[in-house]
Amino acid sequence: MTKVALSGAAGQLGRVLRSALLARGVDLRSAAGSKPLEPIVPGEDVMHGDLRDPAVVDRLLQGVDVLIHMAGTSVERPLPEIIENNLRGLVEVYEGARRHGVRRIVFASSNHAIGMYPVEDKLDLDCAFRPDGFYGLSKAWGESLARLYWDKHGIESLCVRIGSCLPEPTEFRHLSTWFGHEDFLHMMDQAINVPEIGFLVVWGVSANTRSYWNNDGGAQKLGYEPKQNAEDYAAEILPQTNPLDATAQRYQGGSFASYDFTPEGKRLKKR
Ligand code: 15L
Repeated sequence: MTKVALSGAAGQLGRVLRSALLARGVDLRSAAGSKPLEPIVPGEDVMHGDLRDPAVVDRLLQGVDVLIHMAGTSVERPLPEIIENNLRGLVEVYEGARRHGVRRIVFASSNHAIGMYPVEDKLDLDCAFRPDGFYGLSKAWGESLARLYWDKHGIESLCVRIGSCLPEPTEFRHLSTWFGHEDFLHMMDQAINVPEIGFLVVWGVSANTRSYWNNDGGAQKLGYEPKQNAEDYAAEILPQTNPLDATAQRYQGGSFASYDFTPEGKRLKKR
C-alpha cells in the first residue's frame, strides 16, 4: 500500500485533505509545524516539527512513497520569512526525499506565480512566470526546484498552481479562480494513484466557465476531470460589489497584485 505523508496538515487545505484521506483509508502520516496534532482516528500517524531541520524531515519521510507538501507560508509576507519557510524548507524536503527514496512530491504551488497577468489573458500551462510578490516568486522558484530534482535525481513532482481553494466561491474573482474541495480531493487522489507523472504542472482549478487557465495536457496526463464550476454561484455573486480595488481587478492575482503596487504615474519616466 502506498504510504503518503502530508505536511502542513494543520493548515487550511491540510485539514481538509487530512480528514478526507483518512476517511478514504489512505495509509497517511500527517505533520504540523509547531503544535502537536490531536489524532482524529485511533493510532493515527501524526508528528510535528520544523521542516528546516533534517531530523524532522527524516521522521516525516521514513518509509514514504508520496509526499503532499502543503507546508510553508501561503500569503505575502516579508522576504526573510518566505526564504526560510518556502525556500530553505523546500530544499530540506527535497533533500530528504533523496535520502528516503520518496517517489513523488505533490508541491502546493500557487496562481500567484503568474498573478501579474491581466485578467483578460487565458494562460496555458507553459506560460512564463509573472509573480505578483515574494510569495508568488517563491512558488515559481519551488517549481524550478521540483524540475531540478526530477531532471537530476528522478524524483517525480506534481506542481499544483492552486487557485482559490474554498468550499464555495464568494466574490467575482473566484468565478475564474475557484478550486472546489471535491475537485481538489479528486486531484489529490489522482496525484497519489496515477502510475507515472514525471515532472508535471497543473492548474488547481475547477471547470469554471470563466477560468483564466487552460489545463490541456496536464489534466489528461493526471486523469483530472473536474466536476465543479463557479458559474453555478454567478447569480448570487454578480449583483454583489466586487471587494477588490481597481488595480486588483486588473490582474489575475487580485489583491496580491495590487499590494505594494507602484501606480503608472509614479513609475520612472521612460527615456
Ligand atoms: C493563495 O495562494 C493563497 O494561499 C490563498 O490564501 C488565496 O489567496 C489564493 O491563493 C487565491 O489566490 O485566492
